[in-house]
Amino acid sequence: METLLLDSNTWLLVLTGAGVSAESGVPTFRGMNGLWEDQPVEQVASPEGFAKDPLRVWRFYSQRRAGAAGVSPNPGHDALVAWERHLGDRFLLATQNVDGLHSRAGSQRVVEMHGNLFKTRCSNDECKRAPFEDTTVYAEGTVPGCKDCGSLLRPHIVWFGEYLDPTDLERIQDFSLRAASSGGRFVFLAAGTSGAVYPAAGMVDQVRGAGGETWLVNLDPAENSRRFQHSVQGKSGEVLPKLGRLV
Ligand code: BJW
Repeated sequence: METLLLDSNTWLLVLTGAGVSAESGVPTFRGMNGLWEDQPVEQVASPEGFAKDPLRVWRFYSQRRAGAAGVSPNPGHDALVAWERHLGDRFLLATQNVDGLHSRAGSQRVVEMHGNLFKTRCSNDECKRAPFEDTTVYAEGTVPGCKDCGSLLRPHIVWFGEYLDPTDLERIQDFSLRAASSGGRFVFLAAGTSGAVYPAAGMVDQVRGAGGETWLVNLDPAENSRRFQHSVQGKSGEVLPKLGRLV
């Protein structure tokens, strides 16, 4: 197997997806065939789905909260923690995962691009209440309400058709600019993601456009596999611990 040299010249941007949490027991979207209770996930992970049936959406996220609370980080998460300790500010982890497992493993420089399963916010954009930590598994038939304005509360998740937080995108952009102009080696590694959902799936092109080197670690071929220069097929919990050569 190829190894990825991580030395004092290297800047590393990592993108993770659901596959990295698979070995912890968190189901992937592809693994569910994009379905929940036989319906497309888009129906419960979209603003339209929430407007139509908020009870159903909260049932979906309460089930996911219950499932994710009982799982633990795996060796793939741990490898990324070790790489970050080695590289310091020359490391950034952008994750599409909302399960919080990277932070629980010890990753510190993390951008949660699609939000966090254990946070809730008001669905009323005019309400001043900030997103808050919320581990509650709401009882069947419950939709929580906002104590400030009375509107419905919603999961703090980026649903299909919603814009990602510009602050998160700027953090990734800013890191990429610094890496590309550092005079060092800019590396992008995506792991456990199907490369089907944008803007995350387009990061490989941006890094290549900036002169970076690109790596993919995935169990199955991703939709954007051909756009990576290096590809390692396998489980991230088995590949990542062996892939990095820390110098
Ligand atoms: C393993 C493994 C192991 C398994 N080891 N590997 C450009 C073109 C076309 C459309 C668009 C575009 N830009 C934006 C869009 C629209 C849309 C989009 O991308 N649609 C596509 C379906 C085409 N994007 C958006 O709406 C985004 N918003 C946006 O861009 O706003 C501006 C805009 C709006 C509208 C139009 C244009 C612009 C928001 C995207 C938010 C995504 N949210 C979700 C659901 C909510 C989160 C939740 O409830 O959890 O986030 S979608 C779902 O997919 C989830 C994931 O984070 C995301 C990515 O999935 P991921 O992580 O790749 O998982 P899987 O399951 O798909 O794949 C797992 C992979 O792991 C597989 O390949 C396995 O082989 C592998 N694997 N075990 C290693 N052990």
